[in-house]
Amino acid sequence: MSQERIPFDELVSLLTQVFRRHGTSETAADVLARNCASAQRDGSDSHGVFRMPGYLSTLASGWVDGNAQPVVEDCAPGFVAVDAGNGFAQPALEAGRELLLEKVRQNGIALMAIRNSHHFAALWPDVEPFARQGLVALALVNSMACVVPAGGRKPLFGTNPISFAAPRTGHDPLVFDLATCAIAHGDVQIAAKEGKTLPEGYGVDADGQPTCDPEKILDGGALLPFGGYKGSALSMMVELMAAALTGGNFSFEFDWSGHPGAKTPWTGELLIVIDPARGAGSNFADRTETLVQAMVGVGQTRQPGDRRYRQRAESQRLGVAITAADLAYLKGLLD
Ligand code: NDP
Ligand code: PYC
Repeated sequence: MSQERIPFDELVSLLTQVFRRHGTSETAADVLARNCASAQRDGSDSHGVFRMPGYLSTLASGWVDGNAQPVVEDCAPGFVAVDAGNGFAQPALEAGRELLLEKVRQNGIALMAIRNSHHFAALWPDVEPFARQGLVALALVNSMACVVPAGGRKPLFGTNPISFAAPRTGHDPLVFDLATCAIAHGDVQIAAKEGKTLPEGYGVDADGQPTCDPEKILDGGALLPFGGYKGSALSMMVELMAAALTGGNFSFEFDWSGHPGAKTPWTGELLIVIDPARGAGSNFADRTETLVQAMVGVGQTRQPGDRRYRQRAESQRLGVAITAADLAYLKGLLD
């Protein structure tokens, strides 16, 4: 597979044009293009350009409103809600960002509850910018029913990622971003495309039997939580926080069967942002660094986020890696 390199800004511009041409507002196109290009730049392969056919088939199906105007609600001193209007979650986050930050600075903590929204992306871009402003951020999003709760017989939970970002003195923020199932659904699709098998314990087939075959997981099978009942409990929490608390759908509640081509889960997202300078942790970023150094000291030399930052630095130096086929596909979408 031949690979090309494209400057980040050029990729953003190309993706913006594609989103515009396929039915999104200028604002949504700009936000989604930057998000998708950032994932591609950082080697978040399951949520970069790989996702474009899904975005476009969803827009074409009428399942999502690419022109939605998010409505920001000032609910309480520490509570911002955003009705995404059946649009994407990221433009809704942008619409509420200023009010959220104002409340975080005033109260030391605030949350943003996004509902009626579609999230089809990596979660780290939602939290990393807050840590770059010295804040601690946690994001939770639920997706579509494809994960069997621990001890259960049928899929109910989504792949339900949790992402956390903390400022770190002298370094990029410390960020983790992980699905609460054994592997993200996007990575199962990639494994199937590449003819790879998965490790044991990741999924079951249509009969509920353990399988390492990604095709069988995708063809009527399901994923399993990571860490058994522990990951299952975290996934349950994500359903409650991202859906029940925001007013969004649980992963099992929406029916997209009337919209062939729809791929984006219609759910909710919760963000909690804290200003650590308001408490005893006024040297929080130093403390993060102390903890990281202690982890390194006992042998954990690879921190979450390290691979992405390394990939980002390489992309900044050489351009963002993209297969020639994907680049031709994107350019073809503008013909
Ligand atoms: P991974 O299992 O690849 O990685 C999870 C986290 O662990 C990352 O922060 C990663 O850092 C870190 N990590 C990986 N290996 C190590 C290691 N050896 N030591 C220390 N840290 C490590 O991600 P997932 O498969 O769980 O999720 C992939 C993506 O899918 C995420 O971006 C997630 O947001 C997205 N997703 C989106 C959904 C949605 O509804 N929108 C649903 C489910 C998933 P690093 O990044 O540096 O590799
Ligand atoms: O990879 O699990 C996933 C996923 C679901 C929605 C967007 N990405």
